[in-house]
This record gives sequence, structure tokens and C-alpha cells, in this order.
Amino acid sequence: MNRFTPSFTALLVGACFFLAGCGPQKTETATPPAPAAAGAKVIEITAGDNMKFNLAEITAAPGEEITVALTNIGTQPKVAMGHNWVLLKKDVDAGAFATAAMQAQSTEYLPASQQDNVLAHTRLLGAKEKDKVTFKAPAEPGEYVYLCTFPAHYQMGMKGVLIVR
Ligand SMILES: [Cu+2]
Repeated sequence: MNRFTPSFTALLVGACFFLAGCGPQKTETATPPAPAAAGAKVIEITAGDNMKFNLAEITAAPGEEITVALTNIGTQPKVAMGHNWVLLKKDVDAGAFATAAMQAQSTEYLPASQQDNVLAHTRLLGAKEKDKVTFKAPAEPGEYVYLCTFPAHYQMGMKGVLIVR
């Protein structure tokens, strides 16, 4: 048994050196994403003709400043396939919100009557357009629904959840 101990130890030491050698190199070569606002964590979200966000779940610490950068990677005209990103307050009925939003074409599907239910939102984007919004995550831990309010997109599954913890 003792016979194997030294070689096992050597293996461990070797692994440690290997990891130690790799660690700093990784840090040096990593390119941090350019912050949109000082200190804000940037979350890149894409929306396409498949009527889905690329991310169905994002996370933030309570009160953390985050920037959601939305890109419409689709190809359809805005009138047929516009996308936005709208974060709702806790416990807002997202289905009812989406239904009310359908009527609000003149305000890019964000009805004035529903503004009190919104924590943050981008504008409505046509193909290849981008927009970003910076905001503080809610102080209260929990799950906050985000959705696209273009007609029928929420019903097609264009939604996700911000988890604050
Ligand atoms: Cu959409």
C-alpha cells in the first residue's frame, strides 16, 4: 500500500501544478465584455423568427444593476415579427398582460394602462435592430417573468424568468 502512496502524491502535486499553471493564464487571456454602464452586468438576449428568446432564465442578485441587451436576429419585417423584452413586476399575470398588450399597436404593444406592471423594457425591434435597458434587479428575491409583447409571441413561448437570489 505504501508503495503507491508516493506516486499518488506525485500525481496530486502534478495536478495542482497543472491547475495552478492554467489558472492565471486563463485569467490573463479572458476578455471581459464591455460594460454598457459602469458596474452593470450585461446579459445578451437574442430574439428570432422562431419566436423564442435564447435565454429562458437569467439571474441577478437583489438590487444588482444589470443591462439587458436585446438583439433581433430575425429577418421578418417589424410589422410581422417585431420583438421586445418586457420585465414584469412580481405576481403580475403575464397572460393577461400579453392579452392587453395586443391592443396597443400605437404604443408598440406596451399599453399605458399596464405601465405600473412593468419593471423594465426595451423598445420594439425590427430585424437586426438592437436595444438595451439598464435597471436594478428587484430587492425582493423571487421569480419575475419577462416576455415579448408582440401579438401572440408570449402565447408561442416567447418568455422567460429573471430569478433574483
Ligand atoms: Cu417577439
